[in-house]
Amino acid sequence: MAKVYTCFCTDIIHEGHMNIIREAAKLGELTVGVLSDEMMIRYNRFPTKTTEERMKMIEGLPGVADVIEQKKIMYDEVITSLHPDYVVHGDNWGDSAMQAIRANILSLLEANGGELIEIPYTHNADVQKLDRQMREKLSMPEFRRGRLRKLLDMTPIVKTIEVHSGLTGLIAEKTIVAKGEEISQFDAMWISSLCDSTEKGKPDIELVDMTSRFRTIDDVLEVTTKPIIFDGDTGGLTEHFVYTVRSLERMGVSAVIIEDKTGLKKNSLFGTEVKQTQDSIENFCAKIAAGKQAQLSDDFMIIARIESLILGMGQEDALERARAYVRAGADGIMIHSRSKTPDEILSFCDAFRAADKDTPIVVVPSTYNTVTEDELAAHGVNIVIYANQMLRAAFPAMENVAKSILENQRAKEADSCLMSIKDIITLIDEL
Ligand code: SPV
Ligand code: MG
Repeated sequence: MAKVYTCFCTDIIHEGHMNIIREAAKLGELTVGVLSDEMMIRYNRFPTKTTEERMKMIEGLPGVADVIEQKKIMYDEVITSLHPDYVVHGDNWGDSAMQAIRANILSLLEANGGELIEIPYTHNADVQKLDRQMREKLSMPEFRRGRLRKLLDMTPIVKTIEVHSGLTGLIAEKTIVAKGEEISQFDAMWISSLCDSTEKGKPDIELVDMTSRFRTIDDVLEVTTKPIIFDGDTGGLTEHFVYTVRSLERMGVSAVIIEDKTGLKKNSLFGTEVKQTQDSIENFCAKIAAGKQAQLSDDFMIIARIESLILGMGQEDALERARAYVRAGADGIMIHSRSKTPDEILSFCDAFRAADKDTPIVVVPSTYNTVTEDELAAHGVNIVIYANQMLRAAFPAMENVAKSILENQRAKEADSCLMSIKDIITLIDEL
C-alpha cells in the first residue's frame, strides 16, 4: 500500500482539513504530522493547544492511520525517514515562506522519489469564520497576556520589534521571512516611550501621559495577536504605578519594563550628556514590590531596568541592583547600554547568569547593533528588543518624499519610493 503524508499546523479541525484527510486517504495509508509548538510559533500559528492535545485531536479521525510530531518546519527529516509515496498539501501556498516550504518538499521528493499532491483549499464561509475565531482567541487579553511567559519557555530568544501604531503593529504581526531551512518572524512587540513620544512630536521625558500611551496600545491591540511589552519609563510615583499595572493587565499587555531613574527622565541614549538621576535601590525595590502586590493575574510580568551602565556606575553596581530587584519580586531584568560594542552587556550577562540561571534577561541592542541573536542567547539573554528601528526607518523615508515634492513641484519623481495606490488601498483586510 502506498504511503501518504500530510502535515497540519492547526488547533481546530474544520471541513477544509477533513477534505484533505479524505483525499489523502484515497491514495494509501495516511500518516498525519502535527507541527511542533516551537515551529508553530515561527509560522504565525501560535498554538492554543499543546502538541499532545493537537495530536489527540487528529488520532482516530476516519482515514488517519498514524499521527506523528513534525519537529521542523522543513520536511527533510520526515521525508527521509518515512519515504512517503505522496505528500499531500492544500494549494493555498501564500507568502514567500510558504513557497520556500513547497520548494523544500519538491526537492526532497525529487531526490527520494514521491509526488506532491495539491488539494484545492476549501474557501467556504464556515472555514473562514473558524479561522477568524482562532485569530480572535489569540488576541483576547487573557490569552495574549500569558503568551510572553509561554514564549520564554518555547524559544531560545524572544524577538521583539518596536511598534507605535496599528500600521506598525500589522508589520510586526505579519512580516515573515524564509532563510535557508528556517522561517523567521517577530515574537513580540515593544511600545517604546521614545517612539510613542516622537510619533507625537514630543520629547521622551514622560510628557506623553498614560492615557495617550494606552491609546497607542489600544490601536496595536485592535489589529494584532502577539504579546506586548510596554515601556513604562520610571513607572512614575509608586502610588500611580500600581494603577498602571492594573490597567496594563486588563488590556492584555504581557509585561511592563520600568527603569531605575527618578526625577525628570531623559532618554537613556543621551547617557551622561544630560543630567539623569538613578533611583536608590531601596526606593526602586519598593516600587517593584508595590507593583507585584497590585497585580491580579499570574502571568503579567514586571521587569526591572537597570541604568547603571548608561550612567557610568559600572558592572558591580548593575549586578547589586539586579539581585536586589529580583529579590523585590521583579520577573525579569533589563540591562541597558549605549556602548558601540556588546562587551559590557555580555560581561554583565555572564556575571549575572553565574548565580541566577532563571530570571529572564532583556537587552536593547540599539548602539551595539552588530551583536547577533545567537550570541546574545549564548550569554543567557532571553528577550531582545529592537526598540526604535521602525520609527527611524519611517522618518527619513517620509522626509525624502516631502523634499522631492517641494523640489520638483509635483509628485511624479517621488513615485519610485512609494507603495502603489492599489497596494495601499488593499493593505488592510476588511472583515
Ligand atoms: C525606548 O525605546 O523608549 C527605550 C529604550 O526606553 S532607549 O531609547 O534605548 O532608552
Ligand atoms: Mg523609553
